Amino acid sequence: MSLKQFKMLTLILFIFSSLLTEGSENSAQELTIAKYEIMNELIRDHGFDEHYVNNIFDQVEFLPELIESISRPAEKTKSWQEYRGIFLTPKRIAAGVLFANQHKELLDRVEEELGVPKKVLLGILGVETSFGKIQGRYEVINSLYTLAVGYPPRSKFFKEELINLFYLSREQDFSISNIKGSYAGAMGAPQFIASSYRNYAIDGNSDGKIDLFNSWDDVLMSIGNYLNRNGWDPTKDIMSKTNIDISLKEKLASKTIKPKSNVGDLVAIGVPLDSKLDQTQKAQIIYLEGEQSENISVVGLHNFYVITTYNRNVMYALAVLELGESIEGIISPSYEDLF
Ligand SMILES: [Ca+2]
Repeated sequence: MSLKQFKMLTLILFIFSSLLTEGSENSAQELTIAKYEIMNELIRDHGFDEHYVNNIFDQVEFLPELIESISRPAEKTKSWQEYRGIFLTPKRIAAGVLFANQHKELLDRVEEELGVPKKVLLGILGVETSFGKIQGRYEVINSLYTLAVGYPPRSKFFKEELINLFYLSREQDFSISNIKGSYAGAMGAPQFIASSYRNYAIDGNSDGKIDLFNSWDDVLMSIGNYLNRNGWDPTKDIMSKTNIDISLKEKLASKTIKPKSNVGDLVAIGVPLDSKLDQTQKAQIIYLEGEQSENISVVGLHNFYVITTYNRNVMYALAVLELGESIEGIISPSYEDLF
């Protein structure tokens, strides 16, 4: 189909759908229009070959169940204890210990070169895919297409990721229709979306390719690079714990991913925090859904919020840390644990 025909078809479909007074939000016409708009944009604005684009979109599938999945992510529907229970399992911790022992040198290298501690690398890899075991079963092209045309709240985001997937496939010489990932289009052991893959993934074993599906060097260096480039600072802290009364906690606690204060501010209003902490770094008392403990509060610090750039949720960052610390506690037990 030529560009002119695309435009004409889009126009006809638009007029046709406008005439329908009772179309549901995602009527077949609207989906078709959205599909042709994306194809048009790939060809017109990004210079992808028309036949290539046509062939891919001839086979693309709309998967309605993904709309359901994205509307109810675990972060939104689960309490902290339920969320934690998904990731802090003996099985996942054991898989992490095995992984850490097998990849000790590589983990040391990433920590040394990029400044991100091993426990954070292990925590992320464990929470994301249980150390590469659960990488997702959907064809990414279908996931991104479905969410771009069928999920209006984030259609712009997913359309951009779909366009990024086309670039990524060209750059890394992937067959676009064969790439698999999560329902939201996250790929490989570290679950990078297409734009992150293009912007933050790096070639850890210098073989000229960036393979987040098969190369642990590429995977771990890429996780380290992502956090490093998003502000990880080894001179700052990740989190602290504090004892404050319930009324102060209710006043200060938040699940926001943008901390409202710094350590100095919290100390000034009576929150007891370690005096060795850098007073100028960001700090926020974390509100956890359904949390029972009235006394101990988690305080997110600078690097805690860097972890939330990977997945924008405070429960995610906390699960990453708890899993990473559980694994590290077994591979390198502290003096107290030994005696
Ligand atoms: Ca590589």
